[in-house]
Amino acid sequence: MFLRTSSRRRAAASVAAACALAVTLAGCGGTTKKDSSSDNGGDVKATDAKANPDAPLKKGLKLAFLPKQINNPYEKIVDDAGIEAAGEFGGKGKEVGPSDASASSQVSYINTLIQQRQDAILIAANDPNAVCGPLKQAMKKDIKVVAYDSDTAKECRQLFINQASSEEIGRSQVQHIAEQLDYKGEIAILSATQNATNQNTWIEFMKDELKKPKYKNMKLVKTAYGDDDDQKSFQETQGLLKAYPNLKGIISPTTVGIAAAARYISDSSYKGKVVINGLGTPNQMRKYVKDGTVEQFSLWDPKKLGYLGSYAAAALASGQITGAEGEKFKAGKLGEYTIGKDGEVILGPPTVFDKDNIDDFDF
Ligand code: RAM
Repeated sequence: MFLRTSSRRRAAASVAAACALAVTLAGCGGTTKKDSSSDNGGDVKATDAKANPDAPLKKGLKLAFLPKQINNPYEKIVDDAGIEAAGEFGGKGKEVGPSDASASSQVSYINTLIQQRQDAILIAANDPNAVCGPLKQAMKKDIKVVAYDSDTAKECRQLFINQASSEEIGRSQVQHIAEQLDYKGEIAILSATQNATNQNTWIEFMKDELKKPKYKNMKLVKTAYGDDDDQKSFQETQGLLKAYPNLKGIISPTTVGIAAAARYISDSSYKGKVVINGLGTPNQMRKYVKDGTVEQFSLWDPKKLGYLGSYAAAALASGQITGAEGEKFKAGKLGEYTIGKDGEVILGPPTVFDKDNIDDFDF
């Protein structure tokens, strides 16, 4: 259920997509399982250690945030909030990361963080498998690993801090645009990178949602990839609109993609004719809502995601939790959270933003 504020509210690619859904639903096998018996020291299970719920948070914990890429405004909000939260419990946070969101771009950073003996690595994974071996190495050296925003395979981290239920995010993207289009017409998806675990998981749920009879007059014609790069996303939007003259809507489940698509449409003859919906930040989308290019979009509070991730990493590094289902921990001012199946912790429902509430938000 979505909240409104106040009272309401490709070969590798297809493997990656299937794997991404598996990460969320049942964990991902393939490369990562093989990795575990080869060069990475084997699996580290949450149950290897015993949780002590009364253990105080350790002082001086070193937490490293490794976003998909450093120049993504959304990831920056998440990480800054996580770093600030670390200050609350006497820890020290930092953000390091690549300037592009390609599959293997994070590997060298993980290796460096291991050498630096960080207490925890928090990662928004660009690929479910590419980062797995190094993350297992980290866990073997007792560095806690928390995925946030975009998961890796479940055996490659202790926790996944999910912004909201992946199924809810995916299905609702279709539900929202369908209502706007009166359940008719061609739509396209403008995604992030081809390997992004989070987007691929959401897209699988979008496709599943579209199979329902009520969407029989809607057709997903193409999924394009803007790589979470502003310029590429802008060009892909232009390409979609040229290639599909009957396109009625674009779902962009990425803050980079939706902002670039809105910018293109706002200054084109498609404005008011092609619906754009998806996931964006209010500050990036405000002008497009105000000028009528975009009616609505969704997101969760990225600051809370970073904050929760920070406290979860600290609870792990302090021995309060091990990542096992059912364990509980306190996330500062956000209160208590319980670890779900496969080490997943869900922040909470997203918010739908439109002209009525967008000015209530500043991020
Ligand atoms: C982009 C990134 C991020 C995703 C948001 C919605 O910033 O792809 O991983 O969660 O969009």
